[in-house]
Amino acid sequence: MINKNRIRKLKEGELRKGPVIYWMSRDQRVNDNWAMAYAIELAQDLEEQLIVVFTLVNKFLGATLRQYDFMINGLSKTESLLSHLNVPFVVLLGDPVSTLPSFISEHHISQLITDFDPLSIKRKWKKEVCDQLTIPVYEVDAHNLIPCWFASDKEEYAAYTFRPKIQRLLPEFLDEFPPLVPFPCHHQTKRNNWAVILSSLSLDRSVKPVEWMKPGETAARTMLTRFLTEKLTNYAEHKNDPVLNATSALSPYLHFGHLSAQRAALEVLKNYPRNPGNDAFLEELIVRRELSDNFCYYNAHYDSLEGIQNWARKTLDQHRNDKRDFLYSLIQFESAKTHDTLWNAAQREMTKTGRMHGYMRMYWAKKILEWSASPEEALQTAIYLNDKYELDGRDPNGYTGCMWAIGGIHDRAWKERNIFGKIRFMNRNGCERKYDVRKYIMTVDQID
Ligand code: FO1
Repeated sequence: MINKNRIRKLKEGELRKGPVIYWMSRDQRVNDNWAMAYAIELAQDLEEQLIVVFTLVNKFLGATLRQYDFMINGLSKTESLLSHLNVPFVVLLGDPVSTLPSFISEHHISQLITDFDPLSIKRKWKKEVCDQLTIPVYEVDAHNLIPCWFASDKEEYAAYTFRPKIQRLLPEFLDEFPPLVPFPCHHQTKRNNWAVILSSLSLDRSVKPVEWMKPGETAARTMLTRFLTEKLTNYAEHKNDPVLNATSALSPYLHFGHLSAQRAALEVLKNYPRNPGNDAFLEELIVRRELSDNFCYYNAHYDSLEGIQNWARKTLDQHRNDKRDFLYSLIQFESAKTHDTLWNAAQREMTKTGRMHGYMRMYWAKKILEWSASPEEALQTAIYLNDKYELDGRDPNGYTGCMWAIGGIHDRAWKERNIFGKIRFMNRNGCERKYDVRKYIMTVDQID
């Protein structure tokens, strides 16, 4: 049975006969997906058909061909897995606020289930869709182990205030997923032509798809298993060394929902004895990731400096007119044309591969603060570049990461200094102390 605390009703509605829809958006997978499991349970209890609907829009928060290519190829894998359950997969092109309500009335849909997403664009979509419906609408948090609204009822100050709440609730929510029962076979549903769908979108096609990572939930599980068997043990000591490539690289799978964080946590706890590596991985996977959903859900300004703490705003204001030794425009940052070869390497790693090592992301964003004309411009540059080139852009993790680096959220005040004020400072010496910077730069230069 599904823990009822994972589900909340967004809209009351009259009960009627008709198919059930799972409006898939954030969690684009069939297995290990609480929203999918609930939609199947509900439809089968009502002896109704289930239809999965994905509302596909152009230009989602500045996404380019790189992210759409990965996502759409992932969706085609999801469609195949759904066909084994005799569940049709419908893609609606255009603004969901107009496409979804008309689909619902045309097909006499009786219930709507959707997956949780803290981003404001998704909350706007849901509100405007619900305002046009008269059927019941349910939202299921299929992304977090502890449903976001359940883990905490307010914006958490930092990981240390959030961690105890997560740890206390884990025993209740860290349960196994139920097996999915196929539906009786209806008519053969027509498949979507994904290549045509992708080519029909008007996108920024200058950012090329990535080759090193295959989309979809099957590839995601393979990558998870490989990480757990080969890298988990040394994760704690190697995770901050970008040369060792010791991190999981799972974030695009988590972003598009090809992989369930709960699945990853279950696999670790089931197969690996506790050790510093596991604890460090679970801390990132559960506490840090769910803290970023908490931040984006409870802070309406999660992507602007209005969303930072007063101490941080005060200190950045006090240092607004400090002398900048270096000052770069968005174009100079984007083309990796700064004086710092390490920063340029991190930028090139991201533009070439669609990913940047976690430790380098912090350094990268903090230098943008140091070398931009204002903190506002710095945040805008960091978010713009992150969302344009990172495979996992447009994610609560990304917004939270940029706001941590530039606005000090979830961090404390540090020794005051030029430009940063009391925002935590990072510099190249810090990187030189931690790992072989020269080697990292050479590794990036060798990427074609
Ligand atoms: N979600 C949708 O429901 N429809 C889309 O067309 C869509 C496009 C898209 C493109 C890039 C990207 O990174 C995410 C995209 N998403 C889309 C949202 C994604 O599924 C996630 O829900 C959020 O980005 C993370 O919260």
